[in-house]
Amino acid sequence: MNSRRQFLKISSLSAAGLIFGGGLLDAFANNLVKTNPSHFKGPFDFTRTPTYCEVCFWKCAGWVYKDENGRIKKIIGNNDDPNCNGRFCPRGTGGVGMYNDEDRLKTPLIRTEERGKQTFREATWDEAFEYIAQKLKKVKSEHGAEAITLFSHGSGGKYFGNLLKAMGSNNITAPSYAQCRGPREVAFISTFGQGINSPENTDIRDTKCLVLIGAHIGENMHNGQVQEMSDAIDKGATIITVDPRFSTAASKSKFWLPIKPATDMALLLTWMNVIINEKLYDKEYVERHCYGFDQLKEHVQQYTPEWAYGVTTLKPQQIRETARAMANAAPAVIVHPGRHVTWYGDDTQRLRAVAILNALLGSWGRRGGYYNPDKAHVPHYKLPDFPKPNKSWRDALGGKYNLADLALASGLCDASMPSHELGHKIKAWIVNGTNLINTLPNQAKTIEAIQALDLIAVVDTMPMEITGYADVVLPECTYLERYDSLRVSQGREPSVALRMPAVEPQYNTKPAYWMARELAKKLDLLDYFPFETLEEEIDWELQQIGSSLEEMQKIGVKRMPREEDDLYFTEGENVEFGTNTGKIELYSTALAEEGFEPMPVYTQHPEPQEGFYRLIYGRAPMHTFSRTANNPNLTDLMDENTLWVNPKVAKEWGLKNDQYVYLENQDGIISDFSIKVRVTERIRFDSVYMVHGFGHTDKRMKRCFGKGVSDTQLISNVMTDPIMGGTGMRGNFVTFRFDNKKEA
Ligand SMILES: Nc1nc2c(c(=O)[nH]1)N[C@H]1C(S)=C(S)[C@@H](COP(=O)(O)OP(=O)(O)OC[C@H]3O[C@@H](n4cnc5c(=O)[nH]c(N)nc54)[C@H](O)[C@@H]3O)O[C@H]1N2
Ligand SMILES: Nc1nc2c(c(=O)[nH]1)N[C@H]1C(S)=C(S)[C@@H](COP(=O)(O)OP(=O)(O)OC[C@H]3O[C@@H](n4cnc5c(=O)[nH]c(N)nc54)[C@H](O)[C@@H]3O)O[C@H]1N2
Ligand code: SF4
Ligand SMILES: [Mo]
Repeated sequence: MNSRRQFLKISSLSAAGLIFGGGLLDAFANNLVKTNPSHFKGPFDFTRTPTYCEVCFWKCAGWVYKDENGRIKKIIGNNDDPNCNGRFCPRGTGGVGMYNDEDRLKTPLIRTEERGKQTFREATWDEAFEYIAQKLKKVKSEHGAEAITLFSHGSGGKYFGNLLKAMGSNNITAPSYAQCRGPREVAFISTFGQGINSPENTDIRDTKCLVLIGAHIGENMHNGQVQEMSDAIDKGATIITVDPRFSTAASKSKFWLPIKPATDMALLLTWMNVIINEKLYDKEYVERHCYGFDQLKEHVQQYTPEWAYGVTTLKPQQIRETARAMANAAPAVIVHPGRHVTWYGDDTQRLRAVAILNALLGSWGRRGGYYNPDKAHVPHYKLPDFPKPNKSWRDALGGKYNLADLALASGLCDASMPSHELGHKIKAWIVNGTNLINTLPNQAKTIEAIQALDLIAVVDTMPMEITGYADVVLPECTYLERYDSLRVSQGREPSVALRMPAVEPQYNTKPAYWMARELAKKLDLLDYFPFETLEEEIDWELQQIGSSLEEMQKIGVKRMPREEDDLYFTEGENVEFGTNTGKIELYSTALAEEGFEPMPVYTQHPEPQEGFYRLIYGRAPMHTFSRTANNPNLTDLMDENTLWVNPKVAKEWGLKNDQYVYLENQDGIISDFSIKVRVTERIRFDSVYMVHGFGHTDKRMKRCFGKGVSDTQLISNVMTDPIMGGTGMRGNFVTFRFDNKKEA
C-alpha cells in the first residue's frame, strides 16, 4: 500500500474531504437551497412550522419556512435541538425534495398482475382497507394472528405496531437491527448491561482520542456526531481510523490503518494484548468495575503485534503506537462502536472486543468516553391490554438467538419461506417505510418469501421496489405534510420535539396514523385508537409533562433538566451494571451460558479468489440508503454511485476512469445495470467499494431508474451471526464484466 502522506495529498482534492469542519457543513447545505430557485418566489413571509427530519433516523428538529404563497421555501435546524444544534445536513436541507418529487405515490393501488410486475389499478381508500382487512381476518382465522408480521423503519411503525399487537401478534421488526446495529447492542448489553441505542452515547465533544473502526463519520452524516467530531479535531483530539478505504474520516486522522478487510478482530485482540502487557490499562477502574480480567489477560497472550501483522497487514509498530495513543488519552477515549456492524458473521464478538477495549481504557461512564444518556419521561395514554400472543417472533425462529433483544427482519423473512419448518410460518406482511428488496441481503430469498405470502401491504411515499411486490399500496404523505408522535430521543439532556404539517398533503395521500386507525375500524379494534387524531394524543401527552400542543407549535423543541447529575461516574463510585455479575463482564457469563465463546476469538474469513474483489459498501453524505435516490434536490448532487477501484487492479483489467462496467459475484449473479469506475489509491487492491442505495429497478422512479449498481443485488452470501442472527454482508466477492449477458 502507499504511505499515508501520499494519500493525504490525494484526499485534499476530493469533494468528500470538504464536508467536515467549521462552517463548511453550513456552507454546503445553504448552497443546496440556493441552487433550487423554484422555492424562491419572494417577498417572503417568514411563517415557520416545527418538524423533525425523516430523511434519516438522527431525527434532527428543524423549522419549515414558507413563502407568502404558502410554498415551502427552506428547512433549517432548530437552535434548541441537541441532535442538530441548529444545523441540518445536506440531506435534511434537501428533504423538501421528498415533497416535491413528482414520481411520488399518489393514490392507493391494488395489484392487477403477478407480484413484482409493477402493474396496479387505482383504488379508493375504502377499497384498499377492505382488501387488507379481509385478508388479515382470513390469515388470522386460518393460521393465528402470529402469522402476521410488521416490517417497519420510520415513524408510522408505532401506529401499525399497535394495530398488530391489538390483533395478537408481536412480530414487529425493523431492518435497523439484524441488518444494522443488532450485534452492537447485544455486545454492549452483555459487557456493560446496557446498549448504545440512538443517538449514540459517545461523548465525542470532550474526547481526546477517537478510534473509528469502519465507522465512516463524515460520509455517515449523523449530524450531531459529525459536528462533535469536527469540534474535537479543532481541539486537537487524535483520530485513529481503521478502514481498508481512505475515507473522509481517514483524511482527518493522525493514524490511518488500512486494514485487510475482515481482520479487525485480530487488531482488537492485539490492542488488548499491548494495553494489558504494557500495563497501559486503567488498573483502578478494572479492579473496581470489571469481571474476568485474569482470564482475559491469559486469553490475549496469543495475539501479539507480530502475529497480527501477518493477519491484518498492519505493522507491529503501528499497532503498538496506536494502542499507546489511546491509553495516553484515557479515559477520554472512544473506541467507537460503529452502527452498521453486520459484516462478517462474528459481529457480536467483534463488538464485544470493542466493548472490552473501552472497559480496559476506563472510558465507559467517563467524560470524553461514553456518557450516561437520559430521556424525557412522557406518559402514554393507557390502552386496553393487548391480547397475549400464543407464539412470539422467537418461536417463529425455532427458539434460536436467545440473546437478540429485538425481532429479526431477516429471521421473519426466513419464517415466511415455503421451506420454513423451524417454528410457525408467517403468512402476511405489512411493510411500512422499508424497501426490503434493497435492504435485506439475498434478494432471491426475499422475493421467494414474498411470493409465498397470502398478503403483502406496503405503506410508502415512493414507488420503491418493495411496492412493486405489494398486493395493496398505501401512499403516505411525506413528513412535511403530517403530524407524528413526539420525538423523544436519548441524549445528554432529555428533550422532546414536535413534527406538524407545514403544508396540506398533496394528491390522495394520508398519514400512517389515519391509515392504521381506519384499518382498526374495519377490524373492530378501535378501542386501541382512542384518539381520533394524532394531534389530540400528542396534546394529551404534552399536558402530562406540563406543556401543550400549542406551546410546542411555537417552540418545536423542549429541553428538560436531567433528573439526576449522573452524566459520568463519580470518583470512587461503585456502580451496579446490568449484567449477571453486576460488573463489566470482560468474560461474558451470558455468552458462556448460551454455549458461545465468553471472550472473543479470532477466526479467519473466506477471501476472494483470483480475479475477484471483496465488495464493500458505505454511505454518501448526500443520500440515505435508497430513500433519497429519486429526490430531485439530492440527485442534483449525486445521481449514481461509482465503483472505487485501486490503480493496480484497474491496470490489470485495463479499466479507465469513468468507464462503465457490470459486476458479477461469486454466485454468478450479474448486476442489472453498469457502474462508473473511479480509479483511486483510496481503496486497497483486494476490495472494491460502492455507496449503497443505487441501481433502482422500478421504472416509476424516473430519475434513479437504472442509475448505478445495487450492492444488495450482489450480496447473496450471508454470514449469519450465531449469537443474535445478524446478517453479515461483506463476504461477497465481485469481478468485472463488460456486458451483462448471461452465459447459456
Ligand atoms: N446491501 C445493503 N443492505 C443494507 C445496508 C447497506 O449498506 N447495504 N444498510 C443496512 C442498514 S444500516 C439499514 S438501517 C437498513 C435500512 O433499510 P431501509 O429502512 O429499508 O432503508 P431504505 O432503503 O431507505 O427504505 C426506506 C423506505 O421508506 C420509504 N419512506 C421514506 N419516507 C417515508 C415516510 O415518510 N413514510 C413511509 N411510509 N415510507 C417512507 C422510502 O421510500 C423507502 O422505500 O438497510 C440495511 N441494509
Ligand atoms: N449520509 C448518510 N449517513 C448515514 C446513513 C445514510 O444512509 N446516509 N445511514 C445511517 C445508518 S442507518 C447507519 S447504520 C450508518 C452506517 O455507517 P457506519 O456504521 O459508520 O459505517 P458502515 O456502513 O458499517 O461502514 C462503512 C465503512 O466500513 C469500511 N469497511 C468495509 N469493510 C471493512 C472491514 O473489514 N474493516 C474495517 N475496519 N472497515 C471496513 C468501508 O470502507 C466504509 O468506510 O450510517 C448512518 N448515516
Ligand atoms: S442527520 Fe441530516 S438527514 Fe439525518 S435527521 Fe439530521 S438533517 Fe435529517
Ligand atoms: Mo443502519
